[in-house]
Formats: sequence, structure tokens, C-alpha cells
Amino acid sequence: MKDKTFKRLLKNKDNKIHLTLIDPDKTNPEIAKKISLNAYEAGSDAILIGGSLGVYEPHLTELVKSCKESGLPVILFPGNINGLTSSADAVLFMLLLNSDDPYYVGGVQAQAAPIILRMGLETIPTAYIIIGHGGAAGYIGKARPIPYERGDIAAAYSLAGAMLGAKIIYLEAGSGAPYPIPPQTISLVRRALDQIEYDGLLIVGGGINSPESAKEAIKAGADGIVNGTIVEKDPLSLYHMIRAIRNSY
Ligand code: 1GP
Repeated sequence: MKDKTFKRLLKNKDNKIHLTLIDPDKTNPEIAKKISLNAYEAGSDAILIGGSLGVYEPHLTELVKSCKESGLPVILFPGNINGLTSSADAVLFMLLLNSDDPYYVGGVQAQAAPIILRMGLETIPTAYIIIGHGGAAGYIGKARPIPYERGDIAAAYSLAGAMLGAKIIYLEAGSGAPYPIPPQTISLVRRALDQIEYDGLLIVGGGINSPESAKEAIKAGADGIVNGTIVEKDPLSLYHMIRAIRNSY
């Protein structure tokens, strides 16, 4: 299957990756376009679009089209099969590895796969691991969130994801989480992935609301971060976030 969008991200790995998350439940096409243009200007690498609540196809398609006007790749970040549209460039094809519900670890993927095939979407195999607060993704996905400070457990799940062939390991504290994933936890995951010479991307998100916490995540070994909530509140904050992860201040 095609892997153009993933390759484009991978190319920027050394420069560190920034993903801008748009939640369809909180956004209209006009705002989505503004956020995406701003994300492009600020140097973000792609738009992620998706969420756990309030996602329905016609609205999602409109939003994706608006985001694409920025020229950035638009990657679906679906909470369920309602998070799919053929107008995107790719989809994070996720296994919620620490869900207690088999629906999220095989069931929904089987529901989605034939639809994705028909849509011709690029799939990016992603191990999605919920840590700490977990937010709506953790609650809806019936995750058993890994305690924030248990980097050893997060590392075990990350290794499992990598060994299953995930191109992205996504450590998620949940959108709007009160605290991001601690750097110590990220470092333990990084160390474990380095041991198997993992050549995919370690992405961290949830509660990263300051340039300092963005930088800490990268210093601890993340290849990239995701910002959602802060972008909705203050679109210009993206400039500071991206500068922080690329070490230019
Ligand atoms: C959520 O990791 C993302 O899936 C982003 O979280 O909204 O807290 O930035 P925030």
C-alpha cells in the first residue's frame, strides 16, 4: 500500500516532528482552515484530524478539505469507523494496545479495513498506548491507562507495538490531560525502542501546553509531539512550541 505521507514525516525525523490536532467536535471548516494555514506557517508537519465524540462523515470531509488548503498532509486520527473519509491523505491505523475491550484491539480494525481499502487511503500502522489521565480516548476506548510514572510498563507496551510492526508508537495522555507524560517515562520507552533499533516514530501527546514541556518530551527521546488543546485556545502558541522542539531558542 502507498506510504507517501508516512515517508514525508519520516524524512523530518531528525528535525523533530510536530503534528497539529484538530478535533471535529470543536471546529468548523473556517476555523480548521485558519488553524491549518497557521500550522503550515509555523512549520508543523501535518494535520491530525479526529476525536472521540461528535465525529460524522460529511462534517469530517468538509474539515479535511479546508485543512488541505494549507498544503499540509491531513492524517485521520479516528476514534471509531465514523472517523474515516476518502478525502484525507492517510489514516493512523491504530491498535489501542492497552484497551480492555477486544473491539479496540482487532474488532474495529476489521470493521474499518475493507472501508479503508475502498477509500484507497494510506494506512500508517500505529500502536496507541494510553498513559495517565487518558482523557476521552482512554474512557471511550476502555483503556486501562498505564500510571504516569510507570515507564517500565509503557516500555513493555511500546516494544510490543514495535514488534507487531507499528510505524508509529503514540504515547497518549489524553487530549486536555492536566499533565503531559513525564520525561522519565518517555526516556524508558526510548531506551527500550533503541535496543531493538526501532526505525519508526515515537510520538507523544496529551497535555503538552508549554514550550518547556514540548522540549522536555523531545529531550527525553520523543521523535515528535502532538498539540491540540493549546492550538484551539491560542493558535499562535504553535510558533513557540515548534521553535522549542527544534531547539532554535
Ligand atoms: C490528543 O495527544 C493529543 O490525542 C493532543 O492532546 O489536546 O492535550 O494537546 P492535547
